[in-house]
Amino acid sequence: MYKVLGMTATRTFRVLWMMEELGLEYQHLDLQPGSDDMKAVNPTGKVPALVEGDDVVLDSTAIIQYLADKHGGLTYPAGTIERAQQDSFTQFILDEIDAALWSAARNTFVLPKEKRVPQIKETLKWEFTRSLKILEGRIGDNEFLMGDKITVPDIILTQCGGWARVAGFDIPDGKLRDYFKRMIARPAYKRADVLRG
Ligand SMILES: N[C@@H](CCC(=O)N[C@@H](CS)C(=O)NCC(=O)O)C(=O)O
Repeated sequence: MYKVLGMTATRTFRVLWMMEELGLEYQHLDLQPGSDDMKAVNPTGKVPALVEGDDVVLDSTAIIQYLADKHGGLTYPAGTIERAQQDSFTQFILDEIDAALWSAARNTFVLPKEKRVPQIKETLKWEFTRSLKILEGRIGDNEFLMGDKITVPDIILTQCGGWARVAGFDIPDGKLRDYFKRMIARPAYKRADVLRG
């Protein structure tokens, strides 16, 4: 059985949600980043990790794309133009949305206090808002990023939406906010959300 390692209030949630979307069996170990148990599988101590037999896969995007490919859900097949467009959304969200939120977190509580630059947060919020507008234009009236099929980047973007709310990044009223409401109403999201307690 798959083992998912990492606290739910982190990017680990993406993996738990993907497991639920695909209807897979898994065991969840709610490990803290930086804990000895986490360092035993990932020298950086970062979460999440997926353990499958003797193999370990690190990085939430690598894990959920692997699960999607392996189990044939929430992805277009490799080598298709749709997959290229899907991956383009994934990379945009990582570059523009995840990166802004992560930089804010680093400069709020992750980095040692003397290394933090708190003023950067205003710039990150400005960049975040600018990137959301671009995404909003790309989603248009579609149900999901790729049209009528939920795919990997929808999971990443929606987890980032919740993260943004907690981190005090504004999500203006509009199509994207409606999109987030639709996404978090999905039964699989709700089942994974129960694990957050
Ligand atoms: N790109 C990686 C980032 C992993 C990551 O930075 N995880 C955070 C929690 S969401 C963490 O473990 N932080 C602890 C640290 O940086 O020391 C992924 O998507 O899994």
